[in-house]
Amino acid sequence: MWERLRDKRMAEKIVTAEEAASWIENGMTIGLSGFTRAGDSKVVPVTLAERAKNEKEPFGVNVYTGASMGADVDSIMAEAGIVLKRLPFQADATMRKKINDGSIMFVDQHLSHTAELIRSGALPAIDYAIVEAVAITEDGMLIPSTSVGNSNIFVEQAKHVIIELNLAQTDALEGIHDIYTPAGQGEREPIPLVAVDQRIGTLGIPVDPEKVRGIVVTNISDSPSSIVKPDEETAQIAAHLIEFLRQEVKEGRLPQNLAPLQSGIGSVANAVFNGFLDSEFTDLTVYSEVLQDAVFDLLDAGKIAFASGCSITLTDEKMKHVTENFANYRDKLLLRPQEITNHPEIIRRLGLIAINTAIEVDIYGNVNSTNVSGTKMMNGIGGSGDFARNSRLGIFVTKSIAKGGNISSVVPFASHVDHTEHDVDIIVTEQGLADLRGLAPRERALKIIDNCAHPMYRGQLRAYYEEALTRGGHTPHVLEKAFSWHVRYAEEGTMLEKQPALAR
Ligand code: 0RQ
Repeated sequence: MWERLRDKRMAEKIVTAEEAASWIENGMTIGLSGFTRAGDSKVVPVTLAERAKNEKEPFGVNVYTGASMGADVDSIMAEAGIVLKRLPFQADATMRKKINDGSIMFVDQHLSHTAELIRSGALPAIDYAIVEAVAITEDGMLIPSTSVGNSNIFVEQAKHVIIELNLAQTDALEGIHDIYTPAGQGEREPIPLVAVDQRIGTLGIPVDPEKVRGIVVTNISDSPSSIVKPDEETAQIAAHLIEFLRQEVKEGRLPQNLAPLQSGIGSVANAVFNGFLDSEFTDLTVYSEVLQDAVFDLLDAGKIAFASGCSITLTDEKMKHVTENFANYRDKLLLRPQEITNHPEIIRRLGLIAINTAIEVDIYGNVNSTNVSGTKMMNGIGGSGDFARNSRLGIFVTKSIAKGGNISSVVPFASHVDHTEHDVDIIVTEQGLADLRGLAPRERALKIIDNCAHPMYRGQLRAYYEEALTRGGHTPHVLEKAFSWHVRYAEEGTMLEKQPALAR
């Protein structure tokens, strides 16, 4: 352990998780490391939830993270009822339920914004940063593990720091981080990042030893990702997208090795990246937030030259492979803070191709990525908004139907809008691809219906659009029917009309 705890000033700070948890008081705000199940603080938050069960008075804290937590941390905290406010992203079924019944206040935030809001003092100040590390260097730098997320800003801004020194995370991770924090509130400098593989920061997070109140030694692996293998439909989505990119190269709008790629989380996003495996594209680069299994498959296949992200989130099998062969990857990988991976300035400068997932899209190209039927939070916007608006190509992928066909993912009017029509260039479903660039709303509608909607819903969508045209307008709608599909699903369990409109 001492080769990991190299700052001798910190040696006497080792405490139990129970002691560390005892310092956290009712109403405090805690900033936890963790981004899409990777590099999360795994022990102190859970011990805090345990402790809260024995509190006589009501006990609650505000919980900030990078993104979603693994090791059931979110569900254990939610179950114990200790979360007052949660931001900026989660992906846990128990927490989702509590958010949707109103007992947890969830702030669904662009992931690049959290650091800015903390730094400016617009959010309640952080009392304790609780962050996982693989090592603490001789000069007091904290080396994060499989994610950076918001850890740098939490450590910088928190009144106190608790470190979870995780011996289960490979120490080979030391050296793959690049920690850069933009200047504060006054005049700002450009962020000097001009290439995907460029280093602009430090190898770890500088921490004032005075602020470190305790170090808890842990030995728990990251929770594996739960993505499912690509299926026929996600493979079709990937094929449509790759064919589109091929045409863009042919037309001279993209170079042979494309542009730096970003992809969101989940099975669809992973499958799309998988599609590159069988493609002719090589020498690809990735400038993303989450690096999922497919990125490592592409690195193994020699298709990706370099991948920059802010977390590594893998299935069990892939995690084993990557850990055992980490030496093969270390000079092709960098992990950065999410403020940098998702920064609009960098996304625009590098000219990213951004691929994110929609829950539903409407006939004009507005995208809902978060609220099912306009009201029930799924996970959160995550980085999709950071990337979609600022990228060279804002691409959204989704299957054309959900719940066995009872839901159409293409609807007359998105029941919640995360990405407006102005941020959406391309929509892809297993049915096909709609390139919306340069199209007016009336041109978009037909393209989306014909290319992306499932055939079982095309007639219904055309009928809606034709009725809307009789009302006129730049973006024609039949307002009293705009959400009728969602209402029908709530009342009848399907968006399909009983008397189906004839598909044309
Ligand atoms: O529900 O599991 O109960 O069957 O949504 O859908 O098709 O398995 O797809 O795993 O890729 O998740 C948008 C949720 C997609 C995710 C979302 C139901 C469907 C299923 C999951 P079941 P799939 P995925 C990265 C950047 C946030 C935005 C983003 C997500 C479940 O990708 O949260 O990309 N993205 N951020 O049945 C009702 C519809 C539905 C629907 C699908 N129209 N109505 N339910 N589902 N479409 C994140 C970060 O930055 C951290």
